[in-house]
Amino acid sequence: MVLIASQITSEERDFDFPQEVDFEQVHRACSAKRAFPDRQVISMSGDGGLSMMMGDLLTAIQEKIPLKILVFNNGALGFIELEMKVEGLLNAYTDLVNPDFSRVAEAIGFHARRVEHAADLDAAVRDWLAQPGPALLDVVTSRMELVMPPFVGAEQVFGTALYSAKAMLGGRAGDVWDLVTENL
Ligand SMILES: Cc1ncc(C[n+]2csc(CCOP(=O)(O)OP(=O)(O)O)c2C)c(N)n1
Ligand SMILES: [Mg+2]
Repeated sequence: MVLIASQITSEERDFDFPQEVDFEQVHRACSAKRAFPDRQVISMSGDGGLSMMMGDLLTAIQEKIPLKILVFNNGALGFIELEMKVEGLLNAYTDLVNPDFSRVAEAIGFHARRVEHAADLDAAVRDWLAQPGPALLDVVTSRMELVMPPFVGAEQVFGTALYSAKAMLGGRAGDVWDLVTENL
């Protein structure tokens, strides 16, 4: 995110457009680009969100909207997983079986690229933002990286400890280890 922001000039930068988790990122961005054709418009989606609204990719091509789309591809409905964990529940039914989004996007008509290694990210972001037409960047991210809510209460801490205990007892110690090592 910081890397992307650093690629956009301060005159172009404006984060006042609605940022939602309700999966409207691509079609709102299509509208924004139509309203401000001279500005760089970037849509950032999770893999779950993009999958739900994938038809919007067709719209961007059909309407010739030179949008830049970023996918945070963690292979999961990550926020839902987090909500389960803070309630002390073992996460379930949050795995996503994703296609290679860059290949899907390419088939639709986007310039697209997939990034699987952090070392490749910088060049890929520059290339993605420099494209004159619609471009999609599929960035594979760590599933265990926590999204920190603005406020963390004692209940959430207790819930996460309960989740961790259940995961350890249920043979999912690896998940707990990954959670700790990815975030500390
Ligand atoms: C239309 C709609 N359906 C369901 C939800 C509930 N919801 C909030 S976040 C989320 C998971 C999002 O997954 P993803 O887009 O992969 O993002 P991640 O949390 O993994 O970064 C869901 C299903 C919602 N906010 N809006
Ligand atoms: Mg996700």
